[in-house]
Amino acid sequence: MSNDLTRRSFVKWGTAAAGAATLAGFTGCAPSGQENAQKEGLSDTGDAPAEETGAWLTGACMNNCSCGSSRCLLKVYVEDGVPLKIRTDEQDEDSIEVPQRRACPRGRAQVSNMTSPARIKYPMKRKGWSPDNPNGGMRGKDEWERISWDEALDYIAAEMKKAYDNYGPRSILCAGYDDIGDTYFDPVVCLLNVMGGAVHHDMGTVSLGSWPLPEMLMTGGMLAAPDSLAVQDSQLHFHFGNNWMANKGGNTAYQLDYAKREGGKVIIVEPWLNQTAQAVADEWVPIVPGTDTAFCIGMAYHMIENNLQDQAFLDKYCVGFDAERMPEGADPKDNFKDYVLGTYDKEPKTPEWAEAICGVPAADIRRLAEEIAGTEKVNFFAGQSTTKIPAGEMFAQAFYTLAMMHGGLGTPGNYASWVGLHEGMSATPYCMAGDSSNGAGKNPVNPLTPPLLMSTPNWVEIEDPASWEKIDHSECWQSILEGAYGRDVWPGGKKPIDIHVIYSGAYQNSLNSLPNANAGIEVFRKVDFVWGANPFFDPSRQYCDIVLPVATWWEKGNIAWMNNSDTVYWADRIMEPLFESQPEGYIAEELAKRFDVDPSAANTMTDAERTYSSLSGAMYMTDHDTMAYAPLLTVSQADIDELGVDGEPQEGLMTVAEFKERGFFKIPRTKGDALTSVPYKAFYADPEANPLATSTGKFEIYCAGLAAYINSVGFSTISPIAKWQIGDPEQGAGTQTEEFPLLLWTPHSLRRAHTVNDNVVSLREAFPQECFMSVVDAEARGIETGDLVLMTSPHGKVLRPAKVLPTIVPGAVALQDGAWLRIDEESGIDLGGDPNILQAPKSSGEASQSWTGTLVQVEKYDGPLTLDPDKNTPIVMPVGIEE
Ligand SMILES: Nc1nc2c(c(=O)[nH]1)N[C@H]1C(S)=C(S)[C@@H](COP(=O)(O)OP(=O)(O)OC[C@H]3O[C@@H](n4cnc5c(=O)[nH]c(N)nc54)[C@H](O)[C@@H]3O)O[C@H]1N2
Ligand SMILES: Nc1nc2c(c(=O)[nH]1)N[C@H]1C(S)=C(S)[C@@H](COP(=O)(O)OP(=O)(O)OC[C@H]3O[C@@H](n4cnc5c(=O)[nH]c(N)nc54)[C@H](O)[C@@H]3O)O[C@H]1N2
Ligand code: SF4
Ligand SMILES: [Mo]
Repeated sequence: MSNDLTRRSFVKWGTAAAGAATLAGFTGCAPSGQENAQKEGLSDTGDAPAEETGAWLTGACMNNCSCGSSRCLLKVYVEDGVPLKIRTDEQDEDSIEVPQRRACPRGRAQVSNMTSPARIKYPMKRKGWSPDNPNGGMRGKDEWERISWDEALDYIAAEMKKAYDNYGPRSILCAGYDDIGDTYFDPVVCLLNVMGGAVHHDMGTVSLGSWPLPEMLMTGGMLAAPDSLAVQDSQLHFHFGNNWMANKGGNTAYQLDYAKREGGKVIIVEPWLNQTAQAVADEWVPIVPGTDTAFCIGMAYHMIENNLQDQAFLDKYCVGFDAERMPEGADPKDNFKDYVLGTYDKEPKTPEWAEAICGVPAADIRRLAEEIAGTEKVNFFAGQSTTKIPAGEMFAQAFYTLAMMHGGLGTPGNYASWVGLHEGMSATPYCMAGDSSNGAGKNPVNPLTPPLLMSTPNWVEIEDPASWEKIDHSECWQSILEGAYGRDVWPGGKKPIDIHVIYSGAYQNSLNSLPNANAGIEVFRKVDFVWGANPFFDPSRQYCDIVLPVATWWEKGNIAWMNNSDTVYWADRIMEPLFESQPEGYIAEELAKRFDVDPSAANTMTDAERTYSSLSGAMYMTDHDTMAYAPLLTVSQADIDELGVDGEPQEGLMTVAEFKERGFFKIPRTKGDALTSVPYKAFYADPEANPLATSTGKFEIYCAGLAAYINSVGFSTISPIAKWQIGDPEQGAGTQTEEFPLLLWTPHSLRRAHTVNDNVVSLREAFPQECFMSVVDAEARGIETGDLVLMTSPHGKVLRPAKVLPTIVPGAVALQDGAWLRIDEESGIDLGGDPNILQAPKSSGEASQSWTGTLVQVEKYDGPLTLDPDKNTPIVMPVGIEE
């Protein structure tokens, strides 16, 4: 692939937009002087007020800043159809009760993103591809030619028909999201379902970690988190793997900072002194990634030894802590306390035992255990990534067990959650937009009910593994190469798979986002036909035969959607689709015609119906305990007539016009109001009358159901109680080798929402993609900051500059998620810095990719390749296409 072609001649958009966005892009999340200047009418360059002849519209930031929900207000200034400037929420006082929804640097760089030279401008075909000779080996290297929409759609329809006729739906891989609701709807997926379906690589999760099942089965909860106003009741915030400052849009870090100012102490257990620990923590506890389980068990030992646990709470509300309170049918010897003390295995899990695994000094383990036990109200939190480890459930088990030993769950100030605050992902949102999803129907290849969360828990399906047709995310590339997928434990063992066509669309950049990306490239090069649809010429599109330009949310718009569980947004259409791009609905309808399918069966709603549905179905919560909701918007007959849809007028809190004018609705809150959520409150008040939704009705420190489920899936074996174990013989702490002595982990980056925004120069400049390593490991290798280092794993090689830090735990290195891969064809080395070139494809437990713990080596690079700074590295453009 060549990188010589750059943004040289990118139309006037580039020049008009880039300057404004770059300058507006770095104001951070808190109000600043610059923002105030904007309020006073100064332009965002700080110059004298410019005459504004355009309009400020509400723009969508649809980035995935936490599992499908994005959350910040963008106001976009549009003149002559061109977006020029961005502001964020400046309405209302910025109070802790109703904080402003202020966009981050990524959101504020959206003008540069939406108008980026990385946009696919026209339908394109790879020059070396023809229906008779796909020439697949040239994918990712070939030149491109511009073709018409009709030509492109004809080719795609013919190739898809060929695959459906000759090999059936199981020969088509939909490398994109399934029908998962209104944030991401792709009518093309709906069309595939009408045609007989396709295989999706969506068994399990790359995202949630191993949290959902332990939460459900040990506590009966689902995404149970305190709300942002209740969290201030805690005296101690004991957090594992928290980087809210960088990876939770919205106000989570602000709220934690407020809770601290209200007297709470913040302790963050982390492999590095990340942005959040720097900003809010009273103490940073450095830990070897993937070993928090041992750390918790070491603290439990000290608590038990000194009788510091809340025994009354354990006796009344929990099963499985000690031999006296085991659930029916369980061997009393298998209780947690005896495991910790080493009563039967003769290995006491002392703080010294834990130190040897997790690297936290035993004295600190004792001190922290005492601090937890000595504090009445503790808010335990652990980030998703803490369970993205081999046998990931073990940490969730240890985490909940620690919180149960502390006691008080169900009372204000005592919480244990992996979601952090109710304002993020929530099973009980405070408000929501109406459903505007496509009604995509079921994928006939995998007709099982879609689980509540996007991809996990698969336990709905675990009851009938024989019916699984989903390929595990982590192993999907390998499975396709090997022609078999699944687990040996499945009835009948692994299942054959023979993929001929890949649809690389539906809001995924899977070539870049899934582990073992080199195998992904091999898969893309192996099949008969690959077609992509995306707004951007990102890696998953670079390896296609035909690509279609998709209109972004700024070009679709006219929709209300829920972000934070506490805000409903309106998205205006900001601009006309750039160049020849079209919404996905157009692609689905045009292909449907070519398949002799009724286009409305694929694209089930008109744009107007979608708008109406999103508005009329918008709701807000009136009482958390009873889960009562009321309609949000007053929709008049005139609104309905204007849209030209069928509908009934309704009464709500505000009119559609008011909602559009403001751009959003924020749930009004006051401390202690009817929306306050204290998880497990009713159970605490009366455990007999309000049992938990667990098999025993109590908190299950010993959870037989959890172990049974996990062990039936076939990825890892866990125990019904929290135990430290080496979860995989080739990954994670305890498995390092001489060849690969370092543990890789891949925290999410301020520069990107996964792979989105990696094309934005200002963000590349602000947040270079570096190999973060400790002074200890760097010195041992003669590496200094700025040196080029070669990162090697059994799966690939990545070249990056090193960033040597005293604030990172020795023995582990970090490379942040989402950088666009850019392979040097001669050496096979990735110059872009995609950690998935290195990542081991390893599912654990409930089928959750273990992003933390791939074994790597890092060496000073002395080969012929060079790297420009990220900001000067041109993005990959389609060679052969006129700019
Ligand atoms: N800016 C930005 N924000 C995002 C995203 C993004 O791409 N960019 N992605 C969004 C999405 S879809 C998701 S799923 C969430 C993910 O949310 P998380 O899983 O919470 O995100 P990470 O950044 O991987 O990890 C959070 C912190 O946990 C630490 N950590 C990793 N492994 C361990 C461990 O074993 N032990 C301990 N104690 N700490 C550990 C990391 O160093 C990091 O500081 O983020 C969301 N937010
Ligand atoms: N190494 C490593 N890998 C990881 C992770 C990690 O921590 N480490 N995290 C994992 C996690 S938590 C997640 S959730 C996944 C995310 O993996 P992906 O979902 O693949 O990542 P995104 O970059 O969010 O991809 C969104 C895609 O949608 C496209 N898009 C944007 N707007 C539109 C539109 O209007 N229409 C269409 N059709 N497409 C559009 C974007 O251009 C982009 O290609 O990555 C996982 N990968
Ligand atoms: S990138 Fe994420 S956090 Fe930033 S403004 Fe957009 S949605 Fe908000
Ligand atoms: Mo995610």
